[in-house]
Amino acid sequence: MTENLPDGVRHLPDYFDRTAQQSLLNDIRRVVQSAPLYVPVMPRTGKPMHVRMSNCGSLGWVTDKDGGYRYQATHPKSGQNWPPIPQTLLDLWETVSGVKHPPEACLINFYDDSAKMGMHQDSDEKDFSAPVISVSLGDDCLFRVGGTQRGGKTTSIRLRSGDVIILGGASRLCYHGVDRIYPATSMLLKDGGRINLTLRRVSKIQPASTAP
Ligand code: MD3
Ligand code: FE
Repeated sequence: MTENLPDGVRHLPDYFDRTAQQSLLNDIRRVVQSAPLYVPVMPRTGKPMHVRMSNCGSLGWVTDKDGGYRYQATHPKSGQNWPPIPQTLLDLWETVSGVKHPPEACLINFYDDSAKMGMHQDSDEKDFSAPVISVSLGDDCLFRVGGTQRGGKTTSIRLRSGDVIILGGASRLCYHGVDRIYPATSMLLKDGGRINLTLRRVSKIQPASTAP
């Protein structure tokens, strides 16, 4: 089946084989041992999100009641710097991003069987020229992507363990969300659930100088 995705969205099914998924999962387990998953809350309302989160990289995406959505160098609970991004993910970025600069942030989202993520835009970064690159591990999910305006036409695709999607160019500011998890569709995580990793550039990339 060929998918009709918005311009700029690329889906690379099964980019990571089972062995590579297991190895990447081990990397992420080490990350969350030093930077534990926690439940982020929405700005103003303090309503908890459905997913648990952590980060690796020089900057991590965080949200809380008073500070709102932002990037910061430290884990909100421990105050420690985020651990480094695993080499496999840096290699992925170098291979598929088309951007010379390395990613600064890798957000880790953990979904249990009933978790979902409402439609939203990713706009907390200062540079939208680099794509967002997403890796799925564990149970399948139903992912939905629309246009750059809320409420337009949307397309749904099933993402499976090992899949990569690249959200670049015209799609970088598209609305997107996760409607549902399909429990027990992967054996990768022994207690089920889904992990999504998103690699991002946060700060402005200075354009190459054209001076002689
Ligand atoms: C489409 N995560 O962390 S990843 C998020 O599966 C987020 O956990 C979802 O949305 C997840 O912000 C989806 C795929 C994704 C990420 C960024 C995008 C799709 C995107 C940016 C623009 C358009
Ligand atoms: Fe997002």
